[in-house]
Amino acid sequence: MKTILVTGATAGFGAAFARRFVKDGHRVIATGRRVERLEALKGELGEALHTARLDVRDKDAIAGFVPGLPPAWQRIDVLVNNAGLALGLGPAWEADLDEWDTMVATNVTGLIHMTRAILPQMVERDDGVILNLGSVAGEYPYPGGHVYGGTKAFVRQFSLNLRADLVGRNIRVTDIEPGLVGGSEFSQVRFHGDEARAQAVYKGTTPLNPDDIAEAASWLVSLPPHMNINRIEMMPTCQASSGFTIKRQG
Ligand code: NDP
Ligand code: 8X3
Repeated sequence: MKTILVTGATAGFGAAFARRFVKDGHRVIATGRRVERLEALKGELGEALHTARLDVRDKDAIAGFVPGLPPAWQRIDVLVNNAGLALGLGPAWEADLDEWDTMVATNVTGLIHMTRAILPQMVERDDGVILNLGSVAGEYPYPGGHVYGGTKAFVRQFSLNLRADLVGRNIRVTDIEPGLVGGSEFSQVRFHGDEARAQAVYKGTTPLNPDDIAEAASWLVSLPPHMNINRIEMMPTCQASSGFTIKRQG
C-alpha cells in the first residue's frame, strides 16, 4: 500500500485517480481548491482518503503542506502533479495576459514547487514515483495552443531533466501526455463555462475518458522500482497527429 498525493482531485482525472488508487489498495491525499468536492470524495472513499485544500499557485501553502499533514500521512510514496488548466483558444495576439499568467503559475510554477516540496523525502528514502500530467499539446502545436502547449512542453522536459538528476536512484518520473479526453471539466474551464462550446469539442468522437488515464496511472504505480516509463502519449483512435499547415497564396 502506497500513500499517493494527487493535486487537482476535485474533478476530472484527479478524482478518477483517487478512486482508482483507492480501489488498487492505496491511500490517497486528495487536494484542490473546491473543498466541498473534496468532502464529497471523502464521503465516497472513506478512511483511505485524506483531504486537504491546496491551491498550487500558493507557494507558502505548498512549502507548509507536508509538515501540516497528520504524521501518519507525511510519507508520500507517489506524487501526481495533475492540477492544471487551459484558458482560451484564440490567437496569441488576442490572448488575455492574465490567463497566460494563470496557466504558467498553475501548470509550471505550481508543478515545480510541488515537486521540490516532495522530492527530498523520496531521495532520502531512495524510493518514489512522480507522475506529471503533460499533454499532446506539449508535443504538437495547434492554433490557440500557444502558452498552454508551452507549459506542457515544459512539463515534458522538466520530467526528463528530473530523470537526469535521479539516474541510478529508485525514483521514477513519467510524463503522461493525453490527447482528446472527455468527461472532465477541461473544456468548460478553457471556454469559461460555455457548455455548448465545451461539448462541441467532443461532438462525433469517442474520446478517452478520465478512467482511461487512471488505468495508465495505476499501471505506472504498479511497476517494479527499476522500470521507468519516461513518457506515455495517449490518444483515442479517432485522433492522430497529422503535421504541417501550409498557407498558400491566391
Ligand atoms: P479538470 O478541469 O476536470 O480538472 C482540473 C483539476 O485541477 C481540478 O481538480 C481543479 O481543482 C484543479 N486545479 C486547477 N487549478 C488549480 C490550482 N490553482 N490549485 C489546485 N488545483 C487546481 O481537468 P482535467 O482533469 O481534464 O485535467 C487534469 C490535467 O490533465 C491538467 O493538467 C490538464 O492540463 C491535463 N490534460 C487534460 C486533458 C484533457 O483533454 N482533459 C488532456 C491532456 C492533459 P479546483 O478547481 O477545485 O482547484
Ligand atoms: C489537452 C489536450 O489537445 O486540448 O491537453 O490541448 S488539447
